[in-house]
Amino acid sequence: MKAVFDDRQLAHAPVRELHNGDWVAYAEVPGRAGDIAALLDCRPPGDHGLAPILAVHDAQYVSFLKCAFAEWHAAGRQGDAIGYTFPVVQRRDLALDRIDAQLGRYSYDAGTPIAQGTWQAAYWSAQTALSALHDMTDSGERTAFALCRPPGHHAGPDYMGGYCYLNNAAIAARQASALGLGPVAVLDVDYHHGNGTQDIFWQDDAIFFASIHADPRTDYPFYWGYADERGEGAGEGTTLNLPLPRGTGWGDYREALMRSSEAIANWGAKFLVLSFGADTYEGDPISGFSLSQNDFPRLGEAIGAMGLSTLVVMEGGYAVDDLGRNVTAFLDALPAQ
Ligand code: OKP
Ligand code: ZN
Repeated sequence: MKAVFDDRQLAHAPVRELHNGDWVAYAEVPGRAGDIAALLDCRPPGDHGLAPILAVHDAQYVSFLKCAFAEWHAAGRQGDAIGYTFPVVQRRDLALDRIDAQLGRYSYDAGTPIAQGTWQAAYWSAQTALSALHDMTDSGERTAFALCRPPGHHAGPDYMGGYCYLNNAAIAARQASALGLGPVAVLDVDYHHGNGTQDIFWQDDAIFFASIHADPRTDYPFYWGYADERGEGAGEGTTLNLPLPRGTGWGDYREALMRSSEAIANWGAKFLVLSFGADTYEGDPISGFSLSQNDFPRLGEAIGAMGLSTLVVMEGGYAVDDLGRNVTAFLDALPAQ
């Protein structure tokens, strides 16, 4: 299987994040991607430019991402840029000069700092997804793997959060749709709800979004991912949320997978973007499902059985010692052609 990865994705290395009231070491470390890449035959992405990124993200948000670290340091700050005040009501289009105001405006949590190499890494992470997509159209292959890092599924049209800056899966899905490969569905099997992707396609009837994730009553991102969220307007009924309790193992997980594949098939999808997180693993340090290493090939088989052209986009997975093996166990079970 073709895999795409760019070393510039390793340039992003925040030092710490705010977690349960403490500063802790940042869990989304460069070694995650490095360890997976070491087990695969990866080629670097081409540059598809900003246009497909701006088809998903607000232009002012993108400029903010580019400039935030420099502005933070110009304001005399040390280390990684992070906000502390968030406009939860009456959010409107204000001209915000102060970097702290901008950081709060363009993020929804305090777990997503902007470090020196963040823009570079996020840009190439998005290009990795786009290049893997274009590889598929060029070669006619049925599956490809975009080793994206930083991940993307919590990033919305104009905000970052949950270690995510640019929504790689949404950027690739919209591009696939623009290329005429659709109808396109995004299936998100990361442990955490893909709230950013959901928000991007909330009113979009061109792209179906399904997510299997930990119940937001107990798990991040807390405010989205409930079963009654189904999309709105033209997009009503094109969002499917299947929250599962902590402790879920393969049996119940598989049933949710069957339900989402059925919904995606009934909707008439031809092309699948899979937001793949390996944080459903029993050994994951920040998550609570109990899939074993042997379940990852089962997951691959179930995805392959959907019979769709599939672009796999990497999201989370924090059990660094087992991550490479879990990801390759999954990928090896997908149909090669
Ligand atoms: C990203 B992905 C804040 C604690 C919450 C955020 C989890 C983000 C998971 N520091 N951590 O979906 O794997
Ligand atoms: Zn996750």
